[in-house]
Amino acid sequence: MSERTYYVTTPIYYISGQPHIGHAYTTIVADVLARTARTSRSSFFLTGTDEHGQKVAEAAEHAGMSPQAWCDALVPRWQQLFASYDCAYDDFIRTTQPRHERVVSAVFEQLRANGDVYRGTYEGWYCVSDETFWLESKLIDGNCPTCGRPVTRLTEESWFFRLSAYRQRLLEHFRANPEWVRPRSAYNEMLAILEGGLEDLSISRTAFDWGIPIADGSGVIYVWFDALLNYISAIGWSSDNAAFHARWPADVQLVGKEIARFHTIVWPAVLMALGLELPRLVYAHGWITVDGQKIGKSLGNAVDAFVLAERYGADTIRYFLLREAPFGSDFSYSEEKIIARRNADLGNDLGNLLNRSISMITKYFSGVVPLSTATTFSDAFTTLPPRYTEAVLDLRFRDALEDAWTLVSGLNRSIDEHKPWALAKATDDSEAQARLATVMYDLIAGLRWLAIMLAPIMPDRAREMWHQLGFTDDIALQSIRELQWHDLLPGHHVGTGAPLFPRLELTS
Ligand code: ME8
Repeated sequence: MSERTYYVTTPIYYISGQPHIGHAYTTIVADVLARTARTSRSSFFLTGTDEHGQKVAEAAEHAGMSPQAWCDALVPRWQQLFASYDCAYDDFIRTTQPRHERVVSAVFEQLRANGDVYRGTYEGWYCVSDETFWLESKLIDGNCPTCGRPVTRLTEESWFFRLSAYRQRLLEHFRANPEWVRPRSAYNEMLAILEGGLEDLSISRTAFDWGIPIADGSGVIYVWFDALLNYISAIGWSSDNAAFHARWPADVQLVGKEIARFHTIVWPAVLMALGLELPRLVYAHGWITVDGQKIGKSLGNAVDAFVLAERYGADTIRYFLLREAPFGSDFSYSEEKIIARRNADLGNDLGNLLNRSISMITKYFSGVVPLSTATTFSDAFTTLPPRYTEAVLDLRFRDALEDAWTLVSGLNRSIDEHKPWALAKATDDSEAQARLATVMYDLIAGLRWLAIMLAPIMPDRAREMWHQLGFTDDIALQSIRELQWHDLLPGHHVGTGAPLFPRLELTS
């Protein structure tokens, strides 16, 4: 195992409303990365909730609750959602936890002491929904340029973070590391913002008090400055904490593209001010849309993500989300599309392959893997497992799955070409019997590979495949990169088959 821990994060979500499939999406992607990395090294996967700020305070007030009571009531919903999609995070940070508040206060004081934080007056506009300050010149028809909602005028005594002082270093980092922000469209957009110039950022608010208080009573810390620090507070930031340094910098920070600016301009500048390395990669992914509109808490078009998991199964949705579009792009969601993938790729291609293979080996060899002396099937696929892992860890999920499906199709084609049922009838033909043994061996060996390769993406169905194939050890511990066709031993007993992905029809 390599020494450094693979560290992957998601945004921490505002708990101003119910979670939806967009939140599950980013968390599932982080889960897939962490599960994949974990097969060869230690990994740490962080998610959580962003609980301070005006937006959450207003939601609580609307519900007639105190902000803290509101957050405490809602957090379990988020955790249930992630559990229903099988997301095995290592830590769930809440920004109202003392471990986080302590770090935010300490960072604020440190930056104030070294001059990166100074006192001034903020005059401008504010979007509560995005918790973002906007210059007049950036507004579109007087509204928030990101979400289009009306903005409010603010004049507040405030603390500022000297963001502009980091512009040159940020530009250098961008130019020297053109892959540190992906996809390329996000990189280009962020570079253009940097080239256009940076203003210092107001990082305190006085108009309300739902936030981390500043020690001298001059207000509360701006929710984004508070929230971004979760990525280091959760792993115990302090200059002499070895556990912190074993994890930081993060390998991948996943965010939706609408918050790329905070993560690739503000966040790295804060890290520079703290003398910390920048994350290796910030990936600003696209949006899941319905009828061309981003799914969102307040847009009213959110699909109930709990119902989706129940209706189709978590693994079908996980597969759909990664297979439907290249990661990074927007893509539209519909139940018809989910069902199409479920019935074609998962049911017909993979599920039937497993089912046919198990029933044939049961029928022709009493469920025992025969000795095969002549297999050449694997030659075309020897480099598939390492290539697949590399594509997953490089966040090219669709490519990885398409590649895996070449093996699925290859195995299906081998059944069609060799017609094992015909070979089985030729009991006197020793050549036919040898070929039958080889075909059966290849099917089980290939399915074994597929179960292991697909386990990070479809943990439950892959485990079921694994059991049907007769294996009892922990599938999650199998290294994908090191798979060998001949690891399947003749004499191995397969288990009992059952449909992996029963066919589904549209219900509503
Ligand atoms: O922005 N498609 O929280 P948030 C894909 N608290 N992903 C989506 C999505 C969609 N339609 N809708 C939401 C915040 N997401 C801040 C973050 S981090 C220090 C603070 C996902 O509740 C996507 O990852 O608005 C997006 O960036 C995130 O949820 C926004 O969640």
